[in-house]
Amino acid sequence: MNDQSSRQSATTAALSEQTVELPSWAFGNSGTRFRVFTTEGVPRDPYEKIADAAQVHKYTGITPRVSLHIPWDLVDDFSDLARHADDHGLTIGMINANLFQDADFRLSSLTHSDERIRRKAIDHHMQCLDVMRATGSKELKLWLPDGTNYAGQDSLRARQDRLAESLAEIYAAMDSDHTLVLEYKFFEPAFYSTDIPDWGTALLHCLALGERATVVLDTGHHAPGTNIEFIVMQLLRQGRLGAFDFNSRFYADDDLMVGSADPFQLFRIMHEIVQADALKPEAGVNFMLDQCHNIEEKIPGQIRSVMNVQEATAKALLVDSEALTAAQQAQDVLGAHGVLMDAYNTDVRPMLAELRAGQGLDPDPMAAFAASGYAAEVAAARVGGTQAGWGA
Ligand code: LRH
Ligand code: MN
Repeated sequence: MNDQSSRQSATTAALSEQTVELPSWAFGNSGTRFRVFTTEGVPRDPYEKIADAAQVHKYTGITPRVSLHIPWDLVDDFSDLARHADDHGLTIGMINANLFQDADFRLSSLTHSDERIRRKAIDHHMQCLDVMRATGSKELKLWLPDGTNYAGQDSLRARQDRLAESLAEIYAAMDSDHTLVLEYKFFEPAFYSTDIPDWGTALLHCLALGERATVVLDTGHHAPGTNIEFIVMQLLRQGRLGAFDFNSRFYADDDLMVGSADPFQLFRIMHEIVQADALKPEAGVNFMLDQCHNIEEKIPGQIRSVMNVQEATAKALLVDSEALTAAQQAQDVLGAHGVLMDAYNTDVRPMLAELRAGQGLDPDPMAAFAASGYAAEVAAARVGGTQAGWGA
């Protein structure tokens, strides 16, 4: 597959199989500790969030799943919500537990020294498993905010032992077709120690739990300067990369649009995915966005983010792998780097526009959504009630 044209057709074929999962919370209000800005037309409940997510799928064609966050997306009847999603051509994806807002979890949750608090945190995951059974979701996503702020505040080792015990109980309660996806983050909300601070700690817990425990890589959860694509490669090598939480950042967990702060990093990440043949759905890696649109419009923000993922993926698929391997084998430093940069510097927008046209979509999703009048429509319709999101 050395010639350009066969690489182009293989690229188009792979891109038409790609899917990206959307976070329900990206459609609600969000902000920083300084302020949460609200905008007209923001959804007031999970039904409206799903309707907005369907707009992203309508114009990009590659976002057929919406991830929910519990309790932010609590409803009376989750199977009815799943039907509502189906009516909009979507399915419910990963179910996110929330251990970072309950007052009882001020001093931690699954690692807490008080067995009653750990019980409450474990029971929250039992509730999430019931939501999965009602919505048909297969992935339980667990980000652990637990940590300490001062040296000596607690035993780092005892916390790990308690964590392993709590995770084992959650894992044992999962159905045989459920997967636990465990998310790490190097700091915040704790500032001295974090109990799952890095991929290594997340992987160790997953290996201890069993085959159906995998790691979530949130691109905003690493120390500055971290070679994230190396972690992608290593988790794939272990067969334990379960999902991405895509976003981008300049400083900390900024949750900005993926590819907006560092498009070259996103390309390098997708290069490792493509080289490991992990783009195809059966490879089991869930490509999800985890972002907050604090100042920009939320639906266009999601559409632009999905397009950034598509562009990085297309460039990665265009890498002349044979020429790259030959140059690497020949220790041709500049030659090898050059092969990668040729792909990265390829303008893939015409190819993606053609792909969309071939799928019966408008070649320019941003313009198509803007012209649809949907934003004005919901701004007029969604009057009254409480807008969803932070500060709600
Ligand atoms: C934690 C996190 C996690 C979600 C939350 C909204 O920073 O990345 O994935 O639960 O953001
Ligand atoms: Mn995340």
